[in-house]
Amino acid sequence: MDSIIDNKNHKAGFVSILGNPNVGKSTLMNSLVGERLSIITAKAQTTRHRIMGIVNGEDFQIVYSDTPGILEPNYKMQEYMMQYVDTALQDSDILLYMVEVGEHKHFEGIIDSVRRSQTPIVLIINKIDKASLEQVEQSKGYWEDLLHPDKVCCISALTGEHVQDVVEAVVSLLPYSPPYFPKDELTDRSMRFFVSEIIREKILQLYQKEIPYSVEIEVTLFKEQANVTHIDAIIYVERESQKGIILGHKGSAIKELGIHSRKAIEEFIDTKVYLTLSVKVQKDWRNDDNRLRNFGYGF
Ligand SMILES: Nc1nc2c(ncn2[C@@H]2O[C@H](COP(=O)(O)OP(=O)(O)O)[C@@H](O)[C@H]2O)c(=O)[nH]1
Ligand SMILES: [Mg+2]
Repeated sequence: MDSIIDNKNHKAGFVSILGNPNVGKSTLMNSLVGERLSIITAKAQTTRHRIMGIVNGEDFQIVYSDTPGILEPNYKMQEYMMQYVDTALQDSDILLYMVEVGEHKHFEGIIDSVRRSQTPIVLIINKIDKASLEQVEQSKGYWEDLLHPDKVCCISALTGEHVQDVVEAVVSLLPYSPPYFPKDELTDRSMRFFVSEIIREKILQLYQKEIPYSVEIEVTLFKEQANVTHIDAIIYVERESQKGIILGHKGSAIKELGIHSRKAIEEFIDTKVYLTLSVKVQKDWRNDDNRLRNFGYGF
């Protein structure tokens, strides 16, 4: 009986973080959830999937979705990436539209959809740590005119300044609903997914030019034993020449990648890790529907 009464006062909903590449969406999501669920780099197109992170309070549950940055798709993988954005536009209870101070770039189509969606909008002006008050005010005015948001938060996702305002804005707009997920759950994604994302993050950091955009990771083994977790992963590339670059001279590059990845995975899962990486060529996988679906794109 108690739980029925409780549920009446319980708020819950799906909250999507949208915006251009590199504005700080993943940094905000991690800060809100308190875990490094979403990988972050200084490069655009770091986030390829929709990743959920769940924040539970006594009488609320917020299911955040981090999404890929909005772009004009050039190949099929990017089309799938933008499908995540479209779905987020359709199925969210609240939209967090994120920009960074001084940035005015936007796609008319997306702004239109956001405005017509009838979903409450929280405008988030990020990176205030590297801007003057005037610049923040100016950005705020510009985006308020464009988006007509229900609430505005000016924050630094990096330093955490005013991030709590986002939580308060979201909770105030959340609909009444029982929780969607068990209250001790943090994400809808598996450990294998996070391991593959960590390896991809290290590739983004260690390799140049088109290499990071040409790889996909498949974790083929994730075996937990008493003191150690055994992980095998395959790095797929599009061309033979890219395989050579991933391996490096006498395997030096992949060795370094292995060391960095292992350390980051050990930190994430809190056990010792044996990591084995290998490289395979999967010709033009970014344009191959079947391959993309196997890699978890689409629905
Ligand atoms: N100065 C500053 N940098 C930030 C802030 N938030 C994110 N960044 C940086 O912006 C870059 C892109 O961040 P990320 O979260 O991956 O952006 P996303 O592409 O929107 O997910 C990274 O180098 C972050 O460290 C912020 O509040 N202030
Ligand atoms: Mg991101």
